Amino acid sequence: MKTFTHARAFRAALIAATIGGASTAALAEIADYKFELVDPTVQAGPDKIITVRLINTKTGKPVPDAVIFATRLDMAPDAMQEMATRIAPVPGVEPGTYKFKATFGMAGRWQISLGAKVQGETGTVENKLVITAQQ
Ligand SMILES: [Cu+2]
Repeated sequence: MKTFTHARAFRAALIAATIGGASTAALAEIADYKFELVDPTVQAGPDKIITVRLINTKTGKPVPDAVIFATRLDMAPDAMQEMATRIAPVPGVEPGTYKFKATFGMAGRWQISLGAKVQGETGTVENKLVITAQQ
C-alpha cells in the first residue's frame, strides 16, 4: 500500500460517508440512535476485540438489549474493499456496549458495518464506523 493510494481512498471514503449520512437521516423513527466506537484504535493481529456502544442521541444514554449485527469489516477506507475479515460477536459486560472479535491482518483503517434493532422502535439503525489498526 502506497501513501498516494491511501490519500485518494480517503477522499473517496469521505464522499461515501457523506452520502451514507444523508440516507440514514431520512429514517426519522430510528434516527435518534447511533453507534460509536469505545476505542477508535486496535492493535493489528489475530483475535482483537472491538467494542461499540449504541447510544440514544436524545438522552445520551447507552441502549441495552438491542439486537446487534455486524455485517462486514473491510479496508474500504484505505481503498481495499476486497480485504475483508470475519467478524464474530462476543458477549459484552456493560449494558449498552457490544463486542466483536476479528482478525486485523494489516495495519490501517478498517470499516465496520453495523446494524441494530432497538426494542420499541421500527426500522434498523445502520452505521459504518472506521477503526484504525495500529502496528
Ligand atoms: Cu489492506
